[in-house]
Order: sequence, then C-alpha cells, then structure tokens
Amino acid sequence: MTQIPNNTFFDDTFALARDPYRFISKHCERHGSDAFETRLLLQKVICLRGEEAAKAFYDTSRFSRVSVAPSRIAKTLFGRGGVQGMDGKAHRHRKMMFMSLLTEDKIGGLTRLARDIWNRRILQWSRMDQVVLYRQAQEVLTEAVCQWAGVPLDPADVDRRTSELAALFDYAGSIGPKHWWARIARKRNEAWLRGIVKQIRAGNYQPPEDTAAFIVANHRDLDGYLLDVQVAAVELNNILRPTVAVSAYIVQCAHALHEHPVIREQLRDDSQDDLHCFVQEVRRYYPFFPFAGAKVKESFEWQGYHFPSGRKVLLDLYGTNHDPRLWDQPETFRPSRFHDWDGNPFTLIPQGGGDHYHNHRCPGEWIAIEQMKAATDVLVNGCSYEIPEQDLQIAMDRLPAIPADHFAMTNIQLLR
Ligand code: MYR
Repeated sequence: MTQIPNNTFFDDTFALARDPYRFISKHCERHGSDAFETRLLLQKVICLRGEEAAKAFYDTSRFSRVSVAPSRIAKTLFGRGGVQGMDGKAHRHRKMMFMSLLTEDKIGGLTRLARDIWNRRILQWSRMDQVVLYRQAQEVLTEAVCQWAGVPLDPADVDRRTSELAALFDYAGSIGPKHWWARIARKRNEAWLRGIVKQIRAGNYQPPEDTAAFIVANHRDLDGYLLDVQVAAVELNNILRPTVAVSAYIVQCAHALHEHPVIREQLRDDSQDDLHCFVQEVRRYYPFFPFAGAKVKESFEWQGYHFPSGRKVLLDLYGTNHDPRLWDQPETFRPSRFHDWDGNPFTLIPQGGGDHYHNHRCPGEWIAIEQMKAATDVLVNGCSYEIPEQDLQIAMDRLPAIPADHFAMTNIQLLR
C-alpha cells in the first residue's frame, strides 16, 4: 500500500475558502497525484480529482452521503432530510420522485414559461437605464419555476421570495451576516412551503396533479407514509432553489458571449446544435459547484491508497472539468469540442457525475441546460444591449463565482 500524499499544513480550511474552485487541483498537481489528504474544519479529508476518481466516487457500494454536508451548508443550501443526504433504496425511491418531474415534455413547459417572462422583462428593461442580469435572471427563474411547480406566488411577493431563494445558494459559502441571513431565509422559505404542502393535503389548495407541489405533497416513502411536512418543504425547496441558481450559469453565458464575439455571431443562426455545444462549454469552463462530498462506507483500497471507513472525501468537480488529460487546452473556451463529445458521465461533471437515477448527480441538470439555452437565445437573438464600464473579472473566491459586478447591461431593446 502507498502512503496517500499529505498536505503538511495543519488545517487547509482558509486556503480552500480563498480559492474553492482550484484548491484541490493545485494540490493534486503539487503532489503529482489524483488523491491527497488534508484537514478541513479540523477533520481529516481525502481530496480526489479526475475521471477514475469520479468513477470510484460514484460507486454507491463505497461511499455514503448520509450526514456528509457540514452543518452550515445543511442549514443554508440543502436543508435537512432531503435527497442529498440519503443512500441506497431510500435514495433511489426519493430520486424517482424528482426524475418523474423531469420528462422532456415537462422541462419544455418550464422553458416556455421562462421565455414568456424573459420577453416581458426585456420590454420593462428597455424603459430602464441599467439592469443587473444576475438579479433579473433570479426573478425570471423564481416566477417561472413557482408557476411550473404549482407553488402560488403573488406578483407582489416575487422580490422577497427571489431574495430568500437566492440567499440559500449565494451565501451558503459566506461567513458572518450573509450566512446568518441565509439561515433566516431558509427558515422563512421552508415555513412558506410547509404551509403550501399542508393546504394541498387538507384539500384547501389543488394544484394540477402533474406539478411538483402536488407530487411532493402526495409522495409516499418506501413504507407507504407521506413525507413529514418539513421534509416535503425541503424537497419542494430542492426544486425551486437549484432552478433559481441557474441564474449564475446565465450570467456566465452572457460573460462568454461578451468575451467571444465570433462565437456570439455563430449563435445568431438559431442552430440548436451550436447552442447546445455553447451551453455545455459554459458548464465545463465556468465555475459552478466546486466539489462534491461523501464519506467512506467500509474501508477499501483505490489505486494503492487506503480509504478508512468514515473518512470524508471531496471530489473536485471544477478541476475534473479542467483536467488536461480529459480536455484539450482546458483553459480555452471552445464550444466546438462538444460537437463530437462521447457523453462520458465521469468527465463533464459540473453538477455531479454518474447516473441521474442511481447516483447523486443533480436531477436538475437538464433544466439547467434548457434554461441556459433559452436565456442565451434571448441574449443573442431576442434583444440588443450594451455593456457599461464595470468589473467583468470572474471572482474566483466567490461561491458561485460570477463577474464581480454581476453583469450590468444598458440600452436594452427587444428585437422580436
Ligand atoms: C443548488 O442550489 O443546489 C445549486 C447551487 C449551485 C451554486 C453553487 C455555489 C454554492 C456552493 C456552496 C458550497 C460550499 C461547499 C463548502
């Protein structure tokens, strides 16, 4: 057995927080290994990157997801009792509930709703001096996903529900007041969603039977019991929040269009294939989720390294998407690389790897792709705009990493 390379520094929590997307790759390079051990929040953690590591990480016989998320992430981003912290049959059963909502037809319905809202918004923006795309995209997605999910949202509440949902992912990695606001936002959001679940169960509110609100409120676990009302609220939030988080990807699409005017021109001809490749390259190239966590079930060996039972493990998502063994010139933004891509589920892993049904791969990945395509099409073919002086640098110490000024736009005109 080989000794796993060890970071000699006592605890790397601050180093990880300073550069969350590149920390693991940087140290893998330094050690000349796809695995190394360090301490985070004073606990021993093994960090992994690359295709072979991803295959091992998504082997459900080796890794568990129960009680993996640190408390500060559970109290903001994920909530407690939801699908992210489940294993085995119970996980697959819960995952099926999400997957039943994600048919092509249903995703198409969400995209149509969002497109209508984008067009309405652009008309409003044409009367404004300046808009900030990150916030606007969050509002569009909140309105669209609530309507799609059968979650009633008064127009007067769009602003505060957007702020609540956005705080959960935008401030999950923050410390201080932002973190505490994210905790309050989760409490408020869950209370709202618990109220909706209760109303559905009591027959006082009847959303269509194919909506997320109806399906989650009536979902039964493997023993035939309805979900605890609090868990149902967490799962309904698990549909709304990640959809709103696609706003970060939408800003990155706008950033890529701005940085690559030739590629932008190519997207004017409405080729669905080009649009798909562009969006896949945004998901590969830009930072979104830095890494995924798990813990070792029973001790095992991988590539000569010992993984002891209970050890926490992080898989580098961003670093694997930038691994030069998998991607030619990974630091070059080149959508055409996806024209003949083989679809390997362990190399492009911005939202997790493996299989959507059996693994902890984000079930909302197809929603993200379709929302990004729709928004890119709106930005290229649906409106014209100018980019005022601002800081467009991607802030890599921010989670999610987006341009420092959140992408301001001026002089916006509707084109169709
Ligand atoms: C979701 O809402 O589930 C998706 C959120 C994606 C945004 C990613 C950035 C936040 C990551 C915070 C994780 C911090 C891990 C220590």
